Amino acid sequence: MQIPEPLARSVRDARHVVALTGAGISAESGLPTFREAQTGLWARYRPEDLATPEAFARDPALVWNWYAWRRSLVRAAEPNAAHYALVRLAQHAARLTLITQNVDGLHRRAGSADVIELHGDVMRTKCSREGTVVNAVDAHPSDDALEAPPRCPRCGAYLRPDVVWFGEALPSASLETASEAAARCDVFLSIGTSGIVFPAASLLPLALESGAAVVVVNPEPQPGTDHERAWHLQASATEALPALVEAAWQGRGQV
Ligand code: BV8
Repeated sequence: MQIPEPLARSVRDARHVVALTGAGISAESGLPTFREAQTGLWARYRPEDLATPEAFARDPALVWNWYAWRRSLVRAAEPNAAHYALVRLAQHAARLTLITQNVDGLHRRAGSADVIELHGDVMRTKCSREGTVVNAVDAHPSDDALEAPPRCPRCGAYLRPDVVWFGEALPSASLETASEAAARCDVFLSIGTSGIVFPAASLLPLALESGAAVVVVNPEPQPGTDHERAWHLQASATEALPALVEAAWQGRGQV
């Protein structure tokens, strides 16, 4: 994929790069995005209708089993060339802040450090009453469907995935760090996200208003990429990100 030289130079010369990733970066690892229809048993549900406290209160087994299915997909998935390109970008850029909306842990498994996981981690489990992390998932090696979620060993309340559901607040420290980075960076990479879910979706406009150059990596047309400081790499993340890192630092050591 051809990367315009002015874009490669902006990334190379940036003092601070922010990368915000969404479900699209993990699509090529085999994990369905939120916009895609879900498969099999889950095809008749909308994620927005299952990823809520109300859905869990109404039918805790259904919600627990949906996440058990998603954990089984995550266990079978591997990071892809786009995740690894961001590991290399962090090695070459003056500074990279990596923020993800994904709950699949693939950035950490690829070797990225200090990942800001705005929406939590589907492999982590917490008490639905106390909020304390209780990794019963490891106590349940299989992701088989259960009649009811496991219960907290301390208080007996149901356990739930340690993810941020719709209607729940994001971890304030993570959101604050992400917002500060978006407001101060020189280049903001938006990778594989539809920009529908807030407050994560407010980070790109914040970066643009703060004077950063914005690079959208998405095979679909994206609103707002006609701005004079916006670039749209209309390709998959596994095609665009390795090409961007290679173009920015080609011939400057291992990329
Ligand atoms: C909150 C974890 C308040 C769970 C998720 C304004 C301000 C604040 C809130 C709101 C607001 N407006 C509306 C809201 C409410 C709501 C919201 O945003 N609703 C949407 C539907 C309109 N927001 C919330 O509820 C948030 N909470 O604000 O609480 C509050 C404050 C104080 C006190 C109490 C409450 C919480 C939002 C977090 C929800 N949790 N995930 C789980 O995963 O089960 S969100 C979940 O959906 C994902 O994490 C992700 O963030 C989102 C899906 O978005 P994407 O990642 O973008 O994925 P998507 O499928 O949409 O797009 C994929 C893209 O990739 C596509 O564009 C596609 O073209 C592209 N693509 C495909 N293949 C590739 C590719 N790109 C590159 N390469 C490829 N190969």
